[in-house]
Amino acid sequence: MKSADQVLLVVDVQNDFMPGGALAVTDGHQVVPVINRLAKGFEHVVLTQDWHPHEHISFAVHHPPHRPFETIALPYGQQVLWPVHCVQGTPGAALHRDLDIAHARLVIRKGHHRDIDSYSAFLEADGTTRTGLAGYLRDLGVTRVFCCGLATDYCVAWTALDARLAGFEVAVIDDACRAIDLDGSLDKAWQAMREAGIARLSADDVLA
Ligand code: VGL
Ligand code: ZN
Repeated sequence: MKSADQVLLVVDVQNDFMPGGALAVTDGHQVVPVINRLAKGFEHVVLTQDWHPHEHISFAVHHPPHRPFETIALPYGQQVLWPVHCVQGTPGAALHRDLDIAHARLVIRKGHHRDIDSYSAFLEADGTTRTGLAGYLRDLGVTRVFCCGLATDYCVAWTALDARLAGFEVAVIDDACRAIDLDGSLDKAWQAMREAGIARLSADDVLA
C-alpha cells in the first residue's frame, strides 16, 4: 500500500470516452482493469468526471459552420471543438460500470461552466478558475500525484501539468491511459510533461 502522502487521480473513465461512445478513445476500455489493480495500492483515490451542460462552449454544434475536431479561438485561448459528450446526468457521462474503486471518496466534476472548458482537474481552461482539488490534496498531506485515465493527451496531460504547477511531485502511468492523438497531440503532450519534470511510469513500476 502506498503511503498516505500519495494519491491516484483517475481521470474521466466515462462511457462517452469508450469505444462506441460520443467521443470514443481507441481502446479506452482497456484502462479499466489496470486502474482497478492500481487503485488497490492507494489509500487516497480521486476520480474525475467530465461534466458539461448541453450548451457547453466546447461542443462544435454551437459553432456553425465549424465541425468537431477543428480548433477555434475563444476569449480564454485556443479550443478544440468536440462532439457533444459527457452531458450532465446522461449515461455517456457515467463512470464505466466495471470501475471497481469503492474506497474512492471524492469525485471532481469539471467542465460545468457553460463558457469555459476544463481538461484539467485543477484549473479550468481560463487558467484561473480553480476546482478546489489542490486544496483538498494539500489538506490530506498529499505530496505525490499519480495520474491515469482518459485521454492521455488532453485531460490527463493538463491535469498532470497543473498538478506540477501546484507544487506536487507528479507521475503519469502510461499503460493506465489511452490517447485521442489529434494532429500530433500525444507527442506534444509527452514532451510538455517531460519538460515539466513529470515521470512516465508503468503500472508495474508503481505497484512494485
Ligand atoms: C477530454 C476532450 C474533451 C478528456 C474531455 O477527457 O481528455 N477530451 N473533453
Ligand atoms: Zn469535455
